[in-house]
Amino acid sequence: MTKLAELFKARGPIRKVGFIGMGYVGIPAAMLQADVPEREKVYGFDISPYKINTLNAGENPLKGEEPGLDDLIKKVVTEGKFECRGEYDVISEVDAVCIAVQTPFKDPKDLIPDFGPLKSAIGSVGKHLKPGMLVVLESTITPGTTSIMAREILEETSGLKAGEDFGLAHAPERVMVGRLLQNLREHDRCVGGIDEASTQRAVELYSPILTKGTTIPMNATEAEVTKTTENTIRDLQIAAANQLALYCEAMGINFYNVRTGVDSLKGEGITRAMLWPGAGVGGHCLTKDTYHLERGVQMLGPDKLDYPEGESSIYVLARHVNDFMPKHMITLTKNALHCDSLKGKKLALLGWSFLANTDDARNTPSEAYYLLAKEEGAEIRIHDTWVHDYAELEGVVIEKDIATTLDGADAVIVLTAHNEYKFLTPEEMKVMTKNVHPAVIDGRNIINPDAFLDNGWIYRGIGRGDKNNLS
Ligand code: SAJ
Repeated sequence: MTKLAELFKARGPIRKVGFIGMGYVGIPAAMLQADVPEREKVYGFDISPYKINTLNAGENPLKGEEPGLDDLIKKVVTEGKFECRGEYDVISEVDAVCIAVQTPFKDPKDLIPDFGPLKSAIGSVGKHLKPGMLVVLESTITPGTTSIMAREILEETSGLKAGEDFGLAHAPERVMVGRLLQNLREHDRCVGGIDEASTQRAVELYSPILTKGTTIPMNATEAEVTKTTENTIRDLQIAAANQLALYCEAMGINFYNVRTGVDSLKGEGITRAMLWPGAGVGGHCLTKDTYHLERGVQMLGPDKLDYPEGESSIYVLARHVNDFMPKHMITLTKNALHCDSLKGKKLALLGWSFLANTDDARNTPSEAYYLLAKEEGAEIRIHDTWVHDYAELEGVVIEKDIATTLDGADAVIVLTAHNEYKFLTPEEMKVMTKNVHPAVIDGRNIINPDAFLDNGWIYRGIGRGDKNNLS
């Protein structure tokens, strides 16, 4: 038995747990740990006094509906099993500490992650690290971060040795807003230690919160690659649909018929996972995880990678195809309005959030379309009843009334598939535009081409080569 395994054994079962970062990952994870009978105490740590006070009052600081979370917070706080702190000193008392802080981009344009908050959290843990403790990183990180950067910071700040005095692992989160507790309980959990003892201790930490899910042990780098790959592959699948949609438009055929045909392949090992084309790919996951994976292989194996000479990574190419889609929406808009420039054209954008029926506008394709159209001098109105004032982009006002948005529009651009847009009729929309032949550009396949064409609209749609009548 290794020295570390001996230390874990001497400590006995995990009784106290710390969570750094009270966000949409850390809060539900900490509450589930606090609700495990064997746990005596769970400490949450955050820099926000609002979050600390709200959580210690047994309230939920997260916005949006999270089934079961409010009651769970109240329960564990009332039972005295959870407490939120601003200071890290009590970390020296815990058996395991999980770090779930965001790894945003410094500047989305250069796609370099800002590991500042993560490094600072790891350093704070290191200062209070004791022999026999386990440190787990839950944030999405570049492969190699756990076994290189995190290990170095923890060893430097604690004077202890990873893999001998303390355990270190990566257990990436797989939670979706709106179903945080359910995902944490039911999704399988990849658990990757820098060594066997760390992996086993992490399995011991996560197993009790799983209901349908199971732990999948592996090493730390494999866990980091798993997380970044699951989003990279999804982005690739979407890009495959986007590229095929562009092909179908060029060939004058209906992508959705082709998709139905391809999707009809069923049975052992022959099915095809065909996703959907659209006005672009936004959000916090798919837009960055490909670049984490690419940086990982560059960092861990630059001189060992065998790959077709001079060819781009298909994963990065997929990102470029997906990032091209807002540009394609501009092309379809110009084609519909028979113009080379959108200068002076009145455009009504439907949807600002990156995902239908949510308020999340992070890296939204709508912004890419807006900036391209703005650059050409178009007059733009934006509608979205889910997203509130979008302060991050000066001058962007989000309308809440559809008639105001459509008033005088030359073209209506569907960028997000919010349910409310699916019930708009060509007749009522045309009246709102006060335009005899307005154009509609459908980026999310929610417009019925014939209904609008029969009502005197000009129609263009992603993947609808059969209806686009491209000039
Ligand atoms: N999109 C398409 N075509 C598709 C699916 C999505 O264009 O067929 C676009 C969406 O409009 C959106 C973007 O891609 O702009 C991302 O959509 P998403 O459904 O992948 O939603 P995300 O970004 O919230 O992805 C998250 C991820 N979850 C985690 O990282 C824990 C992802 O791994 C999940 O698969 C996804 O949620 C999910 O399935 O809900």
